[in-house]
This record gives sequence, structure tokens and C-alpha cells, in this order.
Amino acid sequence: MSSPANLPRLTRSVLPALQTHVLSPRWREPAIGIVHLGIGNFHRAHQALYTEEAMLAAGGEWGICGVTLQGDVGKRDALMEQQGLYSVVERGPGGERVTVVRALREVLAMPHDHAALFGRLADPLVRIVSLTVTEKGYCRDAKTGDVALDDPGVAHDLAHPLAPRTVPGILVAALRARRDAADGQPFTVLSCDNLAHNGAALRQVVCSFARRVDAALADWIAAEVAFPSTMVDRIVPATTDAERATVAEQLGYRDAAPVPCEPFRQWVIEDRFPAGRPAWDAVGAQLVDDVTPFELAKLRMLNGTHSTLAYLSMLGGFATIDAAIADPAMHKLIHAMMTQEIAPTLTLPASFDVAGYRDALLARYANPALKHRCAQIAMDGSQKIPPRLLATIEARIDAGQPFARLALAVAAWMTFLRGHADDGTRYEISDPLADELKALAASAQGEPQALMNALLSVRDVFPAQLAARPEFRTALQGALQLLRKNGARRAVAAMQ
Ligand code: CS2
Repeated sequence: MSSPANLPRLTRSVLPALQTHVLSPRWREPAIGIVHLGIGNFHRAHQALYTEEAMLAAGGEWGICGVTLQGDVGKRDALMEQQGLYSVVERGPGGERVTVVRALREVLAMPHDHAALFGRLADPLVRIVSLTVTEKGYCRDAKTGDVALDDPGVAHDLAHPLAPRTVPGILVAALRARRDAADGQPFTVLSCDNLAHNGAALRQVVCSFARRVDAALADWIAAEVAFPSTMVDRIVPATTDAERATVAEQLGYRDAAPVPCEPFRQWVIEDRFPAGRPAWDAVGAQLVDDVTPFELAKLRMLNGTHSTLAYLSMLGGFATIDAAIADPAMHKLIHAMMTQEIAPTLTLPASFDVAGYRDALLARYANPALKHRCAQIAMDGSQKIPPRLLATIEARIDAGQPFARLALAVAAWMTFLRGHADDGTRYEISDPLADELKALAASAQGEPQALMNALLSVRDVFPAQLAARPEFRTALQGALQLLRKNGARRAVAAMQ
């Protein structure tokens, strides 16, 4: 195997030698038309590829400026040394495929590149600002849906609106500059995160932030700026040395920032782009009037069971999703959870084959080549549990239907917060509320009822009304007891 360290770096000048690894040799470098906030692996394996394909199919100036919001100059510099190029390594049961993506033209790191970013955002050629900033990047108050005023980043941005660091702060400052510019044309804001009604949720956060600094600006944003919702789907793990080695071997060049992903991908987008958009519909994206049914199906069926697998696996000792789903009892649990508890809560178009969707998900989880780590999915549970699991549980309670498996999933998250697996192996808890959650979990000293009471009091996760529902408390307590008495693996087997 080639050692990546000894190879020349991937750059645009070597593209002629890589014709079998690009989507098409016909390529014209586009001007930047999209600024993307959150230039992580997901965007690079999903929207960036669709955008490159759309430009190949129909042209357009839709080059991407990617922005890291965590001050990650290492990532910026690695990608800029490659002039924005990187490879996507699709790993499936049938083998792997390496594609070099060209749509990314520039990478900026906030807060260092403040002036460059605001220069871009003021450029009328930039017609879309898209986002994958994870749930916590929205700085959203879980109780009201407005911007979270107790978030220190938000407090900073309200005090220094011209030097913002948070997503709502950056968007409001940029939109203000667009409103005040000669032509006064805004960009479209495109949320691509796993939040229910992500466009509407972002619009509320942005407008509520704007209202605190300039009421007229808030009115202008509400009237003029489009925030279409989207459902994005592709399983994209974190990069490891395995991808660097694969790329070195297949390309003969060194890529410091390749992205692994599964072959499957899906993108459903609400078609509201007053300033135009790439021809994503020409390359497989579904442009629809209402994304809600797709979004809820994906959040509840995929992300809900992903989180379930992740927490049960952290306790039971499965490192990756494919190892977890290869366990027959776990497979049975997830199959039954989707079929009996989640699917009945969805309102789907007649053409949507929910059993087929379930089976495709189980096959995607079983992909042995992806090695999607459960610890990665287990991060940020306080942000992920409400849309992925609690909304489904509320629907089940409202319908008077049982939800023992969904309760087991929430109980597994609560138990996970003790910081060690059933065999005592310790792990880190990565969550914006980690300190509070760990302290609450520790205060219960392993006692299921105390653990439940302590965590149900966290209003950023559990709405008061749900926390008080007797059906929820009974099911949760039963599941916590089962996990405490038997450990996760036997609890899963007992659920059959
Ligand atoms: C995962 C998602 O990390 C997670 O929480 O559930 O990133 C999941 O892989 C994607 O949403 C799939 O589209």
C-alpha cells in the first residue's frame, strides 16, 4: 500500500491525471454562488457532490465557499493547500469508489476570516447560504423555538452585532448588509441539518435574533428571505487513516481530508429559491412543495433508530453500527421498533413504501465497509433525543399505543450518561449539556427512579407536559430497571 506521506499533494494542476476519478472531464471552474456554514464531512459527501453534478448537467455559477465555525484553521489550511479539492470514498458491500470533488472553491475559518466571510456574504453572486452546523449550532431555545438568550455566544453576538460568532449572529449581520446594499437582494438560507421543519426552525431563530437588534430588519427578513426546509440523507462517518490510505493507493496523490460515505444518498428540498438554485433536480434531488412527510420519516425511522443503536451499543459494547445490527436480538428490536412503534406515527403519501424504507435502512446499517462508530452518533444526545425519539413517543401516547422499545432507547441514553459501559469500560460524554447531565446522572447513584426524576427535570430536553405524563414515566422506569438489572444486551433480548 502507498504511504500517503511520500506522495505529491492533490491539487488542481494534477486533475488531468485523474480523469477516471472525476465525475466528468468537462469542467469549467465556477464562480462562488454558495456559502456553506459548517464545512464538515457531511456537506462534502452530500450537497457539494449534488452541486457539482448539477453544474455538470446544467451549468451555473455555484462554486462553494465552505466555512468552519470552530476556528479550525488546520482544516481550512489542509483544504486550501489542495485548492479546495478532496476525495469522497464511497464504501459499500460491492467495493469502494473514489471521486475527486471540484465544487469547493474556498475555505474560511471563523472567527479568523471574518472580513473575507462578510465580503463573500455581501457579494450578490452568492445567492444561497446553506448550513450543516448540527443541532446545537442553531442556538435555539428548546422551549420557545426563539434564539437562546442564555447561550453565551448569542449574548456575545447581541452585544457585538458586527463581530458575530454564532450562526444566527452571522446570518443577521450578513442579511442586514444585503438589505442595506444598493440592490437590496437577500440570499436564500438553506438549512441541511436533522431538525424537524429545519427551514422554519432556522427562520424563527434568525428573526427572533434580528428583532432584538433591529425590528425593521426582522420584518424585512420575515418578508423577503426564503428559508426552504430540506431532508438530507447519507451516512457519512468521520475520516480515518483508512480513507487516506485508500486515496493514496487509488489516486497516487495525497489527500489530507478525504471523506468516507455509503453509496446511498437522498435529498428532498422545498422548492423556494427566489434568487435561483443549482439544477439539483436534474441529478436526483427531489424538489417538492412540502418536505414534512420525508423529513419526519427520516428523523424518526433513521435517526431515531440510529440513536437507539448508539446508546444500547455504548452500554452493551458494540463499537460500530454494523456490529450492533449483526446481533440478531438487536436487529429484531430495531425491526420491530420501526414496524410497530415508529411507522404508525407517520403520515405518508400513498406512494411511500414504508416497509421497503425500513428494509433499506436495515441493509444500510449492515454495510460492513463503513465502520460507522456508535460513539460518534452518541454525541449531543440532549439535542438529538427530542426530534428523534420524544416526538414519536408523544404521538404514541396520544394514540393510546404502546412504546416500550422507544422508552428503552431513552432509558439507554439516560443510563449512558453514567459514563461507562456495562462491563465498566469508561467513555467520554460529548454534549453541550454534558456537565449538567453527568452531574444529574451521578446524583442518582444508579437508582432507576432517581435517575429518571433527575433527568426528566431538564427542560431543554423534556417538555414539562411530556415529563409529567404517567404513561411515559411508567414505561421509562420499567426500561431503566431492565437495563440496570440485566445490562443492555440482555435487556434487548428481553424486549422481543
Ligand atoms: C447520525 C446522522 O450522527 C448521527 O447522529 O444519526 O448523522 C446520520 O448518519 C445521518 O443523518 C444520515 O443521513
